[in-house]
Amino acid sequence: MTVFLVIIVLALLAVTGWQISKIFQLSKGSDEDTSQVANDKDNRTHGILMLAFVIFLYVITIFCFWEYSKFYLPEAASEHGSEYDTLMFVSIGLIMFVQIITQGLLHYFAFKYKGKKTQKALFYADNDKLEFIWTIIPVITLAGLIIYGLFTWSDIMNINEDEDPLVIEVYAYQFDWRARYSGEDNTLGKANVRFIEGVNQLGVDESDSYGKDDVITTELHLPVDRPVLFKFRSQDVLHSAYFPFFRAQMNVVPGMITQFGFTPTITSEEMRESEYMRDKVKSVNEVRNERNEALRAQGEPTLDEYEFEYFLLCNKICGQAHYNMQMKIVVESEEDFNAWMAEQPTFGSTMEESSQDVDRPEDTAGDGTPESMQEDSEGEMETENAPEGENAVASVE
Ligand SMILES: [Cu+2]
Repeated sequence: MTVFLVIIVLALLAVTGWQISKIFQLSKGSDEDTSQVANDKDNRTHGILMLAFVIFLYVITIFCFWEYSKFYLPEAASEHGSEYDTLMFVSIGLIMFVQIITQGLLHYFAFKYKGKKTQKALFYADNDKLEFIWTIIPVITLAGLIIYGLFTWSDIMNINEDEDPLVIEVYAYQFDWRARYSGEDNTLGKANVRFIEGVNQLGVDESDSYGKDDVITTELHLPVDRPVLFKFRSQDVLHSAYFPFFRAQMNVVPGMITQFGFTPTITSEEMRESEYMRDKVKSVNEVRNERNEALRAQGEPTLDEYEFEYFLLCNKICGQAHYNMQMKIVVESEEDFNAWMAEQPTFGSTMEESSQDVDRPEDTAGDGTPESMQEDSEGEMETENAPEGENAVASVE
């Protein structure tokens, strides 16, 4: 309401200012030109302003590139990433080139051919040759760009199943992620939101033998240089799995399975060691240190030292705690990956344990939730928030 009132007051002030300026104009001597038609002086002012505006645009563009290019992502950490980046840079480069020339010419001509009393505009009906040139050049350029884009797209999106990719399900719910590895058989067990009950948080079908060896985790570990095929599933609303460092993004849609495959090429350790990341981490920690001084002065707990980890983000505004929806990704050597995997409990063993827990009333945990399910990111969203059973189905609506 206050904002609305402020807007009205500002609008009224603007009208008042305009009216006052008109009164001043009327009260001026009769030697002044009070005509509403632009004269040579007006045209000259507008011509110069047109030129000044395009110079301002170019200066601010150069400034933004100079100042904000540090926010570019580092070199892509996946095999297809460089193809993707090249496509983007070629498209942007071309657009920038055309934009700078046409915008510059537009404003320059507005300045050069500004109105003059003594000059008369030339009547020039048409020129077939010129029209042909300015039609055919954009047609060829755009067709080339689209074909190039289509080839890149199909290169990135077509997953070669012969390469034996590691199959992982990425499961999204308000507001967190889970990863489900397909286990020894590299085949995911069937799952449905209707099977969600107790520790079976992802609704894996217990009667499907493929699901027994599936491994559900809160972190996404990936072996370097091995193709990975992700299958995305959502429990509730539309989410989007965004892997910025791997140049990948896929919508996660309730009621259907979407997929995307890529091959990670740079381990977390290698990325941390890169010059780009060292600079980045250093500057983040400088900001944190400054902040810590202020926090210490207020007697509040300080921030931890920042260390780089890959992450998966949600890129669809899916609800209140959407901002908090991220999962750590670790890219590591095959041996490290296998060692980590060996420590994770399978879905079958988790279910067995939970049924034993129910039989034993002395179990203090009570909820029978395995540890891997309890450690939730940032501790903000506890597992209780995940809808269960029939409620989950209802929450989709
Ligand atoms: Cu989300």
